[in-house]
Amino acid sequence: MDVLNYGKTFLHDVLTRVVPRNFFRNRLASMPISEFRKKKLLYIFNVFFDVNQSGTIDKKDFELAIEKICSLRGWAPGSDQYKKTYDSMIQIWDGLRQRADANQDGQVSVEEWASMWDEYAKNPGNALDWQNQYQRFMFDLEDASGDGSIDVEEFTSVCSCYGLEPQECREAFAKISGGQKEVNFQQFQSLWQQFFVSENPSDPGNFIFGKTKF
Ligand SMILES: [Ca+2]
Ligand SMILES: [Ca+2]
Repeated sequence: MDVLNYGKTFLHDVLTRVVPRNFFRNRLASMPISEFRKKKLLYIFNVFFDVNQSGTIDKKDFELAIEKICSLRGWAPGSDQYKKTYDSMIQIWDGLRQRADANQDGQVSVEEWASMWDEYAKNPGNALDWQNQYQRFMFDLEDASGDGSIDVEEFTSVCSCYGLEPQECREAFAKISGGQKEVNFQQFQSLWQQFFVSENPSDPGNFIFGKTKF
């Protein structure tokens, strides 16, 4: 074997051992979900759930999210609100893990995530408990004043704590609220459902997680 061929074989050998087989492929390519919906699902996976950007969702991501949220609100460890946030988030994680972690490795992969939300989209009236809990949790978190509706500043402060640009959050709010000052829980629920189901990029629900383009 000449040096060049040896080099090629060696490289091939290393790559097939070290790099996962479908690393270079779109991991959701084989799923029967539209590109538009895949983009939305990947967006919330990456920004709101895989907080430490490890490529999967696990308990650590939830612990980091708890810290993020409590420091945004100024809730010290040990305070009632910190405990309440901790308990809700861990309960949500348990529900997510039990439903989505098909291979029981303590991690929710992108594939497991997308297939779970595709099930939701087929029958959104029959949401899982953790999905309903998370929806309520996000609404209550955004409604910082506790008056039962979300305004643009409340919305922007939560979305920007996940790293989004405040200006984009404000534009997103204008779209979801249809130019109104506030969004109540009933409106929030139907916008939320639309985010996961809609194939139409101009539907207002697409912007409920603070991003204006997919
Ligand atoms: Ca992670
Ligand atoms: Ca409010």
